[in-house]
Amino acid sequence: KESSCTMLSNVNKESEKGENPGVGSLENNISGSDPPTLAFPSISTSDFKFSHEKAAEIIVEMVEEFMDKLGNARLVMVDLSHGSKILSLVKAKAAKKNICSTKFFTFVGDITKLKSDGGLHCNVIANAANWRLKPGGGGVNAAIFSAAGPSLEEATKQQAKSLRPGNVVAVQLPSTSPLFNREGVTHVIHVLGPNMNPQRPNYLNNDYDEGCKLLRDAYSSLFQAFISIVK
Ligand code: AR6
Repeated sequence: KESSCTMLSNVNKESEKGENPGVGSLENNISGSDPPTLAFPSISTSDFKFSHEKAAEIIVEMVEEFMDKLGNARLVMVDLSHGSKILSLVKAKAAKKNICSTKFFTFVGDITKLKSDGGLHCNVIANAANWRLKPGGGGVNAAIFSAAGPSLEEATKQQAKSLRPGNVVAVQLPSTSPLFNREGVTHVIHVLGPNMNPQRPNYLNNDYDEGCKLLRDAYSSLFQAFISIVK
């Protein structure tokens, strides 16, 4: 029998010709007909120095676990450059496991400009946050807080003051935020991943038993929070 993934692939064939698959035209995006989409960066693998190989394994495993719960929603893993090692690893592992490429795909771009730069409308984006839920600090956290403007910090503060590794907090973006107006992002989900960088809080000292458990918890909580938002 033909799976719904195969049928979706056929519908999307035109848009899959480019390097970034699954992207509808900008016109489609503005009409609001896009499927609910979560864009997420690779949690913990840059500043937090988590093993790329182990993270890729966990990402694909958790994506696979949530496939059946997505309905028409999609998961998109994003990184800044075509040379991204983590993106390549995940792409290869997902292909090997035959994960439906219209429900999960990788995308190269700035997570704060997915619609305006890349023509990909993602109504929810994830942030690789710090435990204080503070702006700055570099990486994707600094980029998201900066692009969203001060209203994200305000709205975040009202939800939570801090985060423990493996946990998430979902924040609805105020309609005054440029990320809402320009990119059509309605929610930011802050995720605190496990930290393998001795210079950062909650350092795990290379304990990958605990680290992998926390990274699984982080993605599981992230995908669950996304599903709760779009349901
Ligand atoms: N768009 C898409 N992906 C990005 C962007 C962007 N604008 N910027 C970075 N990435 P990191 P972590 C990718 O270091 O390892 C912060 O200081 C990047 O290439 O942001 O979880 C926080 O405050 C990488 O693949 O997050 C925390 O203290 C991924 O995003 C700490 O870093 C995550 O890299 C969290 O460290």
